[in-house]
Amino acid sequence: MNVPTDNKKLLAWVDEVAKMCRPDSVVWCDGSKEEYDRLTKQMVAAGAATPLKKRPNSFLFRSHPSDVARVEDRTYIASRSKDEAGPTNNWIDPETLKNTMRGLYAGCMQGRTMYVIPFSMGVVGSPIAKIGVEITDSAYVVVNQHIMTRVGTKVLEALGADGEFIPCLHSVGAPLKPGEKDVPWPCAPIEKKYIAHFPEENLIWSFGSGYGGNALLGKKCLALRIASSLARREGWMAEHMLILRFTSPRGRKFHIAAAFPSACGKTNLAMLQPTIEGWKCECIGDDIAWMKIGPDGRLRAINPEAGFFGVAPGTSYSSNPKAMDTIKENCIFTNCVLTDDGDIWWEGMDKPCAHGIDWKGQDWTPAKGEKGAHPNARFTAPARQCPVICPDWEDPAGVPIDIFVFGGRRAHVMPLVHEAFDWDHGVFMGATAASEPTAAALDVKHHLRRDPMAMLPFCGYNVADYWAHWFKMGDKLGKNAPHIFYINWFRKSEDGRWLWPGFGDNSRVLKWMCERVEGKAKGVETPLGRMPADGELDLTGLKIAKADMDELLRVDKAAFRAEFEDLDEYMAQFGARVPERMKKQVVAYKKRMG
Ligand code: TSX
Ligand code: MN
Repeated sequence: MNVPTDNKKLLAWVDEVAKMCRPDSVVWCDGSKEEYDRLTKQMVAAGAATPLKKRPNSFLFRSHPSDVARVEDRTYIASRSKDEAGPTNNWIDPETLKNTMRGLYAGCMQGRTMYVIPFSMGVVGSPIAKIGVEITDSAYVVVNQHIMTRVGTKVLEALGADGEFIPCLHSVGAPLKPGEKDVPWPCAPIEKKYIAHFPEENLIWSFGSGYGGNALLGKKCLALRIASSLARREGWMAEHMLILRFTSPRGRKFHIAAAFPSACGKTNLAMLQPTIEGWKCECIGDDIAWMKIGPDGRLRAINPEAGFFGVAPGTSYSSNPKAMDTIKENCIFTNCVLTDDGDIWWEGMDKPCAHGIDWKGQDWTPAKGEKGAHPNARFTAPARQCPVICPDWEDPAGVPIDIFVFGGRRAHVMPLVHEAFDWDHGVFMGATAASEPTAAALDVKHHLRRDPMAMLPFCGYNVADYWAHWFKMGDKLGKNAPHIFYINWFRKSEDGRWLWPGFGDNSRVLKWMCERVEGKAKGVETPLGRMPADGELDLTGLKIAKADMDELLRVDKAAFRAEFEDLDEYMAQFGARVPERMKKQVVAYKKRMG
């Protein structure tokens, strides 16, 4: 076999995995167009993929109906102690979990090809980038990794004979008996699925799922869970944040990193089209930011990914035209409707679809009363195809972050925007970020779903220790620390109307943030934080009633007081690990609301 590396650790690991999983063959991926074309052709021939007539070099996949999303119940942080993982993560003793999983991995690749994918998170050679190697028995994973990461020969060259890499082992968990015909989407039943992280040894083991974050191990597993844990040890930050450049009419560039829980339109904000004259927005990333303090003392951010793995339903020319233009070619679609003219469709697209094949592979019309695309249907698209991608998105040094934004989805109580009084207050704002649960995830006991820094499912260690790391980063950054803001685009009137137009008009809020950074806007202090003073939000050309604007910026202290109990309960789950500085913030906040 032609082995393209002399990295001893990598060769030994590939050998060990092959002996355990017993694939029919081993293929080292080179990341080439030929490789992509060969694998997509194979998958089309096998009935796993459908080429799309309307989109050059693009393919539709349908997953098994049981394998449609990340499986949080089956996701584990296997650190030495349970306390290290914290109350918000599933924990199992690492040796126990490894024994269970070794049993599952034994012979699990029989009848299949084992692919070795050397990949870089971040442009190869960036001081912030990291190398991973994913071993998988899924060709779907290989072609997605081609889009989502930098794959192949360049990475092995950078790795060299004794470079470090993060091993990521993945199997769909569906061996084939001799002569057995494969299914379009092999996977294992839920009780055999494991998404396992061993943060103390930078190791990822995933078994039984072929979908998204369970299988594309560079993304949530490496770039967030393992990286967050690495970042704490090494003094940097791995965050669930979009990155954008917002340029003023005078040409000053502001770099904004923003963390929101799901269903807040993060990808839409990352590709924002400003409605205010002269301001320009460019996308650097839509999901993950890796940040290190640079030689100049400022926080430098890179997008470790090379593509967008975006939720398809709801994406349209009206909600996100730049995403629509990104997905015209060279894309992979998963669990969308296949239209009669050989295109894809999903709920929330600009035009309705009269007839097609639904995500389950069945004949579909809207009259069926079921969704045609799965709500978690996805597009995988190269970031370079985004018409508003920032020319510096692959700058190995990263971009200097001026502003952090947290947020959540709240119909009431939380105003449109407020700014932290200082770094510690900002950490408190991020730590207590919350959304009202959507109908799909109705939580009867809790009115609020807390999602600290949007990292609840992605923090590879105890969330309270993660806050301590944030405080420490603030100390290191000092006067170079980004300003921290909190936004809520989703406030409604008493009669249920959206109060804020959102989308491109969010640029008005970003402009105020930039003017705060520049010192041009003074704001007004409220018990919640600093908010735009009268006339400071640029509402030029916007038809919005004064009463609606007042409501959007109203701070109802009694309504915040009514949430104290929920806040205390939330903090209490972290017990003695809650940093003193966080406790101080809680006390100060309550006093201001008093
Ligand atoms: O993504 C959204 N953003 C951020 C955009 C940069 N969405 C989509 C929902 C999340 C997936 C929004 N939805 C936003 C928003 O700012 N705001 C809203 C709520 C809203 C919806 C529709 C209208 C106004 C606000 N207007 C009309 O329907 C005409
Ligand atoms: Mn995400």
